[in-house]
Amino acid sequence: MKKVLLIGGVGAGKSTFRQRLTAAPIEYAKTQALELFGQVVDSPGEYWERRRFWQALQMTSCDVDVVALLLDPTTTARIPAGFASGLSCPVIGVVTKSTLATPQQVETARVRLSQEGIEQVLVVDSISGDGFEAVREVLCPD
Ligand SMILES: Nc1nc2c(ncn2[C@@H]2O[C@H](COP(=O)(O)OP(=O)(O)O)[C@@H](O)[C@H]2O)c(=O)[nH]1
Ligand SMILES: [Mg+2]
Repeated sequence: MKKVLLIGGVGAGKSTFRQRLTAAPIEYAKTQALELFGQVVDSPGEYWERRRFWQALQMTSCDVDVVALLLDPTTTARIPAGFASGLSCPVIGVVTKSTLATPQQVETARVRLSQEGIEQVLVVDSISGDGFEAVREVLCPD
């Protein structure tokens, strides 16, 4: 499996995505620091939301194969322009909570990610497991 760094705002669904991906029990736990779980690096939403923490994310991106930017389609939090330029590896987009969002909200989230230059966007629901076949194809090739 590729090594992946999960980034995105508070509550975007990074830790739940990580739990589904690593087949861990799905339970809420606040992420307080950069945390390594096998091939998955989880990060606190505050690191994404506050620019002074970006350097930590940028440095960590040197050690992974891919960065996944997670976006909750039921919120409208802004994606800061240019964030991807400081990252050292490819970035994919992940739209989470697909079963809570309307199709229109999912589409809007997809468009917002592609407007930031993110070409590959996956749509998932980490509680139900919807969309994880495609996630595994991308993160666990062969
Ligand atoms: N229905 C649904 N709820 C989700 C999903 N992802 C996260 N959640 C819920 O959203 C809240 C925040 O999730 P969490 O993974 O902790 O977000 P993080 O701050 O990005 O790590 C929790 O209550 C999760 O149960 C999802 O794909 N579907
Ligand atoms: Mg978390």
